[in-house]
Amino acid sequence: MMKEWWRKATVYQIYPKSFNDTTGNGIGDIKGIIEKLAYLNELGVDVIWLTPIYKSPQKDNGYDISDYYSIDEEYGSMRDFEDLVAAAHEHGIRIIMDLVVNHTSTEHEWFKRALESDDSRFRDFYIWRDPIDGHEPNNWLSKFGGSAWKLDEKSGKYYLHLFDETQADLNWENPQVRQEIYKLMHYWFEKGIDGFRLDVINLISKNQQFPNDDGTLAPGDGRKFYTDGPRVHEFLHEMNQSVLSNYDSMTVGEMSSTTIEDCISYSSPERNELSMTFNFHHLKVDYPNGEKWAVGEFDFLSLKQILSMWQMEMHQGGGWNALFWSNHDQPRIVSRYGDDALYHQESAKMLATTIHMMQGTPFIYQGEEFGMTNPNFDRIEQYRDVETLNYFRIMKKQGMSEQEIYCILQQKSRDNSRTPVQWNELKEAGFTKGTPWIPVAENYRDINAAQALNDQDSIFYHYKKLIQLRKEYEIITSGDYKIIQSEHPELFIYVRSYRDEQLLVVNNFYAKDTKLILPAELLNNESETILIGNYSHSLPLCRKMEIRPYESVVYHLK
Ligand code: TEU
Repeated sequence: MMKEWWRKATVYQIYPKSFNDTTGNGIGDIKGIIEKLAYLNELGVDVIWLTPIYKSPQKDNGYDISDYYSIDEEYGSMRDFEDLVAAAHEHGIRIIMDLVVNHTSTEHEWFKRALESDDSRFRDFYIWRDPIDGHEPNNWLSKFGGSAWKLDEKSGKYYLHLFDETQADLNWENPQVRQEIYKLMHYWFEKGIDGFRLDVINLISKNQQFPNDDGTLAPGDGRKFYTDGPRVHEFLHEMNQSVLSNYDSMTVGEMSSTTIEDCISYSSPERNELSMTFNFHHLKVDYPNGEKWAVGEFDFLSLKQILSMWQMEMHQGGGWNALFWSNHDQPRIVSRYGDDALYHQESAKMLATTIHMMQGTPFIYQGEEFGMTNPNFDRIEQYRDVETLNYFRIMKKQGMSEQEIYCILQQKSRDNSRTPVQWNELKEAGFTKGTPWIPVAENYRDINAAQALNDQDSIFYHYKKLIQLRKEYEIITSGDYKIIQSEHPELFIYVRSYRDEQLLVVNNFYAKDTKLILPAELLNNESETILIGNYSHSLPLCRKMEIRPYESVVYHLK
């Protein structure tokens, strides 16, 4: 079961638009990624996940694809892409692409042909419904605000869009749609890629009754009728048999509002669906009453409980977790569950250790490896994201003041993680010679990759070491997991066990000293080594310990 290479791998996520621009047009490109492969090699990552670079009108930064077979000119050419795959492989780095097949752009040929006539064979590639009493077919909401249905005036029918109205949901019930998807997947595998990250893949199977939502989660939300839907496992198994099983690939499914039970099924090897899953429950513990567009303290005890539950139950059920704090949809983790001012270094390292000592495959989002922060934009002109701009309007309509709204956006907007990578202290942080498509965060002179590379104690080298430890210690991949002192108000402590070894992982999530009283069974060891810590001198184990602000230590016990 443990033979799959991705169980010991660490993945690095690249959001190409903000990574590295070589042309001076302010938008990152594929050549810019090639230029930084040596940097990624130094970090030691095994896999790059590229967010979408296919042809797209870029309404949702590439998650609205208009042609699955070509590279968007913004990012370069097919030749550039082939060069990237070859150059990455030379460095021993694999490449996975983003597969966005819950929906296409409304500028995709299929959708245009679907609009042309009711009897086009492409009509049934999408989801159409008649109006009910002159209104939308049901009360489902788009994740980006407003109804999930848009009227096509010409035919008088509505099409479904769970995201932006330019992202029309594909009809997976139609076998021709599925065959088209498998075909394009083969095409990219033949180009040499090593797998896919599958965008919102647990939303592809909709309840075909399209019932109204009675509003138990949120008014008209609709999620329960398409999340981990009726045929999703069947579809993914079919995809596996038609495509994935032919290649030595890794796949990670993005699972929106999912369950552990479903994720075990998605990722257990014997089910032949996917390699692993992302879930987001640990990133909602700072949503007051489940509401994203509101600001609140994070609930530390819930955070520990959720992460621990996923560790234990996925392990027991034979599933596999993707481990992550950050991606292009989430605010920067150090600004969120850490401290991006006084304890910037300590808290960024502590957060990294917490995740990287768990079982699963860790993902690092560009810039996280040297502690990039939220930019604190305070003017709407600085924001670019379609979801953010929609909610800005929605919150204004609800009567909130601009000041209140900025306070929310500064913590919640997806643009928080989309600002250009801060390479050095030169103009525009060395990202571009032109004007960046979105402003660079103001702190780039203090926080940048060049500086991190010059300091052996930097966050960068901490990540590098964590990546190496995973390769050296089987216990990180295979050990059992147990949380201890789960009610401790400041510490997240867990123990990994494998054969006669243990790892004791101690993390302080707060900016104050705190006490730890260790149980006797963790104390009488033949050998005790400190694998990694975030203070210049980590203390040896003893019964009563004083743990410093944001301190993090990993003890290897035998
Ligand atoms: O995101 C799916 C998703 O549901 C979210 O993370 C979403 O951004 C959030 O709920 C909004 O509050 C994926 C992509 O990662 C995201 O960038 C795309 O916009 C989205 O799918 C549509 O393709």
